[in-house]
Amino acid sequence: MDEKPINPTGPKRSSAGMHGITESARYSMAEMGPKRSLQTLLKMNHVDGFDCPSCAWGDPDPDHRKIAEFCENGAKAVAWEATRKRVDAAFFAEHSVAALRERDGHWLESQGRLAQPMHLAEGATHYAPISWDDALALTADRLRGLADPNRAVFYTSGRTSNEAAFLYQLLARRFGTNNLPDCSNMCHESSGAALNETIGVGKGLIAYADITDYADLIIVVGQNPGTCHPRMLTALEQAKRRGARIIAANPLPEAGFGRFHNPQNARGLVGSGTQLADRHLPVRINGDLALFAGLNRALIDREDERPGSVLDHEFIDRYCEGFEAAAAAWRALDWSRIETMAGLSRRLIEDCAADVLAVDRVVVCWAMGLTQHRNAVATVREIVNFLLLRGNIGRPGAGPAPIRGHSNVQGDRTMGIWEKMPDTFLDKLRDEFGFDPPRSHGLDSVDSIKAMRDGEVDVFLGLGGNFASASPDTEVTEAALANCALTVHVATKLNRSHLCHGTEALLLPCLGRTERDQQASGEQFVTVEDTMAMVHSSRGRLLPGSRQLRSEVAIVAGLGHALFGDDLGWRDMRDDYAVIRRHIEHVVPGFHAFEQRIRQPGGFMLPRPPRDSRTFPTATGRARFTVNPPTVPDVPPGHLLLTTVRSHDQFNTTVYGLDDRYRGIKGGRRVVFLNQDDLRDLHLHDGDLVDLVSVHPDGERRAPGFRAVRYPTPRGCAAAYYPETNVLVALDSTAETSNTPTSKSIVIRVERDDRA
Ligand SMILES: Nc1nc2c(c(=O)[nH]1)N[C@H]1C(S)=C(S)[C@@H](COP(=O)(O)OP(=O)(O)OC[C@H]3O[C@@H](n4cnc5c(=O)[nH]c(N)nc54)[C@H](O)[C@@H]3O)O[C@H]1N2
Ligand SMILES: Nc1nc2c(c(=O)[nH]1)N[C@H]1C(S)=C(S)[C@@H](COP(=O)(O)OP(=O)(O)OC[C@H]3O[C@@H](n4cnc5c(=O)[nH]c(N)nc54)[C@H](O)[C@@H]3O)O[C@H]1N2
Ligand code: SF4
Ligand SMILES: [Mo]
Repeated sequence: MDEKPINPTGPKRSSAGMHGITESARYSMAEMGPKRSLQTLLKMNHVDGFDCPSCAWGDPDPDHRKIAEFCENGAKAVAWEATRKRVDAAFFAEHSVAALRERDGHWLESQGRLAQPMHLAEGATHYAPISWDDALALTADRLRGLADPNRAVFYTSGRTSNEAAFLYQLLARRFGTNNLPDCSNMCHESSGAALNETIGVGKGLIAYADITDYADLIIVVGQNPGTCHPRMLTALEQAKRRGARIIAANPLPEAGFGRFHNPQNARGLVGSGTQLADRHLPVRINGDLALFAGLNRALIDREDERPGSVLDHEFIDRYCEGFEAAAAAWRALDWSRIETMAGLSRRLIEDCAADVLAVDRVVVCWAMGLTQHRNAVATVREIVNFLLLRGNIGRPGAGPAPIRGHSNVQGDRTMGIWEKMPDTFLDKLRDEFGFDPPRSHGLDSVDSIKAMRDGEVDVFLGLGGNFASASPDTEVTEAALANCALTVHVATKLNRSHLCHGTEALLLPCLGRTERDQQASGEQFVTVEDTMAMVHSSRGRLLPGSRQLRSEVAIVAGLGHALFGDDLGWRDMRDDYAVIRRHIEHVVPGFHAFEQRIRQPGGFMLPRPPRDSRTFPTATGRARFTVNPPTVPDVPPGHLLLTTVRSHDQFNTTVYGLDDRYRGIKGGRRVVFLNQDDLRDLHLHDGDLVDLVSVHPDGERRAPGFRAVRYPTPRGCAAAYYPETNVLVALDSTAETSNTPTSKSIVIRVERDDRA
């Protein structure tokens, strides 16, 4: 794609409105045409329709849904999937793999939907057609030939349904490995790790109504809902209209926190909109641990001044442990260090603490701005501390809310997609299916890359996703994939991962969410779990994009059958997804009477004991206060901290276009947002061409050809888009405990590009 960012106009102060509607319409018409557009969009997020394939934000209860229950970015995702363009045998005959590797990700996906199974033979220059039977037999054959089942990895991206995910983990474990890396390893793993450790459950604790109806104060940290969870703005607007306050902590002044023009009602379209954030805290990149430590310190100070006025002692005494040690650590904090690390004044942090003390019920929402740093797990633990202090867990309008990314990434985990599922789950799996699942932990995403690089893995299977582009250290990851004997991708669209192939490769095209899924017993639906732990059904309506597409369930069940014959009833599960749901009901807690309850409008909510009954399934049965000394990365003089973010025109590695409307960028993605004082110190001007060079103990990495854009970021803080910047993230720069790549705090140098 041509890159020429022209006249950046700076951050917008408002979001959605008429512009959002015209953008949705433009994308839909271009990819789907008028009839298909109407047919699909009006079924989206409705009780008898399909779940939006984009983000994991939840839905209002069925009585409160509007006719158009989707946002601009949901519409883009659907149009992208339901496009009428096709990538078939003729396409692959025309384009060699080498030629396709020269194309960018946007071009590859723009070619349309993968239409038939394709095979790249050893030494071949082009993918060639293969039958489904041969493709599955070939995969089974290569897997069977492995010296050890741990020489295969089974990657999952978070769009996969519960049914397909359950089958996929069953397949991997039946095969004998827990090598089940997923996109979550690069996403909310830090949240899961911290929440599991402190409250005994790795998920958020809120329901939709906690935001709309109950919370008095909603703190949104490290999240850009205007782009990544657009309908969250509708919920925040509802909260505001009944008097809730909102604090946003973000190094960038994101448009979504400004005036929101709700496209679903006339007031939003013609009025002045609703100002969402009451306060914007321009925290430094990775200054959030210091910010929350400072908040907790301020709360303890107020309590020490007037004992009994701040803390919920009854809650702390009855349900928690570790309070004294944490309180002692807060009292010993040095305010000047907090101020430097957070980039915020003590006064401002104390004002926020006063906001907290003025209200009863507090929710903290966060996303990738917190999870992709070295100290990410500690930051989330510190948020839990913050909530525990005032008993903000296990009552309406309160609690931790990691807002999940992919539409079913949370459900995939619930279904067992995790390299370290607990023994309780594995025992149930054994009892249900009569085989002994492996117990030793498997490889996560980063460790899978290392194992492939080091020749310890021969077969990579991907159920969706774009592992090559989503992972850190692009060159290392691409070489690691190429080091495999066989790479197999189940996918809807062509992407970079399919071109960084092993000695041999397969491309298996599958149905998308929007499409009808017909199996032997009739038309099927699947289920998904949103970020509020609501499980509901999803039923596609469009005719499949090609006769040769198979559902993800059918592909995984087919592979199970090719490997093991019908030992676990793979055929029955393929023919009727209710059979899979019956197994899920027996294996996974919270799914009793699954088949009946999934038919209730809106579905059902999974249990989360800390929310439901203030029961904390930790080792001691208590919620844990933890001590988390604030840290920030060491940034040498002349260097900056770079965070990598999403534009308004992309879904992860899927780039829809080159604009980022809310940040005032048009026509280019190779831009780096820089503070004006940093620009001056670097002797650079707005518009200059620069290289970004990351510095890591094992060497430097370079991303060339970025335009410098003057932007109101905090001093020393830069931002640029993912995945263009993934080359800069060193493979072994990961978060403590969660092993999540530190893609939101990369130490860089900015060098003038001599080609300028
Ligand atoms: N349209 C669209 N929707 C999506 C996606 C998409 O790509 N496009 N991706 C989906 C997925 S998988 C996910 S995980 C989510 C991601 O949703 P987000 O996490 O909201 O997305 P990011 O663009 O990664 O942005 C993180 C936000 O954190 C801020 N930030 C960066 N560094 C820091 C920091 O150190 N501290 C703080 N406080 N803030 C920081 C950035 O300025 C940005 O506003 O969205 C999901 N939804
Ligand atoms: N630098 C940096 N790196 C990051 C991040 C970051 O913020 N910064 N974010 C991380 C995060 S949060 C995530 S979640 C990962 C995302 O990592 P992934 O989930 O691996 O990547 P996606 O870009 O979502 O995958 C897109 C591909 O999925 C396939 N696909 C789409 N729909 C379907 C479907 O219904 N079924 C199947 N089988 N395939 C489908 C298409 O072929 C498409 O090309 O990236 C991570 N990487
Ligand atoms: S908020 Fe997320 S789930 Fe809802 S319509 Fe928009 S993209 Fe889809
Ligand atoms: Mo994600």
